[in-house]
Amino acid sequence: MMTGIIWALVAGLMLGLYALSGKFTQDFKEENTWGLFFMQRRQFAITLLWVLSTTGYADPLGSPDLEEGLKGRQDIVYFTDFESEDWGKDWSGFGHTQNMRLVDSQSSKHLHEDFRGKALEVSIKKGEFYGLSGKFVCKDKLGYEPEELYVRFYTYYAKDFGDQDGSQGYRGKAPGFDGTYGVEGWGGKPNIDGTKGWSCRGASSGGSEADGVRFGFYSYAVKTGQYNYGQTLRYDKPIPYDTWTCVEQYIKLNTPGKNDGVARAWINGELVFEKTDYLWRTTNKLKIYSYWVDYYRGGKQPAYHNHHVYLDNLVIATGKRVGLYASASLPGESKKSGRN
Ligand SMILES: [Ca+2]
Repeated sequence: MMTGIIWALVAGLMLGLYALSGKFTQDFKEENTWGLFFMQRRQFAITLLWVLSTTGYADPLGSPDLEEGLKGRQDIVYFTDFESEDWGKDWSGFGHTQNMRLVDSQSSKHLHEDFRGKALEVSIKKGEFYGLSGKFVCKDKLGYEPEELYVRFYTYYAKDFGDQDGSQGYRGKAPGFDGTYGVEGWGGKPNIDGTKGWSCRGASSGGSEADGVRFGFYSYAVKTGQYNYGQTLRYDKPIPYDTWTCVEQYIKLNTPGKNDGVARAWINGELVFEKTDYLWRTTNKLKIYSYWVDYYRGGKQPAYHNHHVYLDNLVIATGKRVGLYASASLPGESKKSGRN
């Protein structure tokens, strides 16, 4: 609604500005009047976009049907409920798209039957490493690169994500934060001195049915030893299988050169991870490049069996925690309405 009001004001203002142009250009030739008119409009549009991006009055990118509980929050910059096939339009560099699809309970053998609405299914197939990779690139989508960011999503791990029939479950990447700039800080390219790239992705590890899925941060901080890979630090609590679970992640980049970078995580609203002394960078040229939805089995051993994981209601915010789905029902638990 806010956007509608702003555009109505803009339309009125433009008419007024055109009248103003006419008053001051009565001695101009007609084409020169129009030239001035268009030049003014262009400048006005650029200014308006800048104002919208800095004041947060723009509607968030992504799905139009923002969760009721998030309406009015000006720091929500992106939201998707995975209801539309074009949900990926704000994401870049999608690879291995054959491993993702939108599903509902009728088209998935893993989701509970009472699940309403669609969710993103990601598959890591037996004998393969890749699940999926795609980035929400901040500069492209927000017009700037933030130094701190909040993300919340709901995730559902099928039992086949874990150990099954005597074979080991998934061990690898999960969604998280990216500042690699395609140069350093991921994939065996260590963050040598904090000037070229860093990352703080998620990691997930599917254990036994009783143990659940261990989630954590997989971080390429500034190299302090001989390692060539990142360091995984697990969250305090695992995520059970066959249940929609709320995951929230937050990072704040360190002051360049100081060990004061912050990472926090919450599972179903409970703080399960906090570290306040990360050193990811030594220059303020490195910022948060993207939020990276990444599923890739690490190491040299491909998947022993098929794995399935689901995502829904992914939100990116710049100002504060997103929190739990503020409705009577969570995704997957809706009994009455068609809204998941
Ligand atoms: Ca959905």
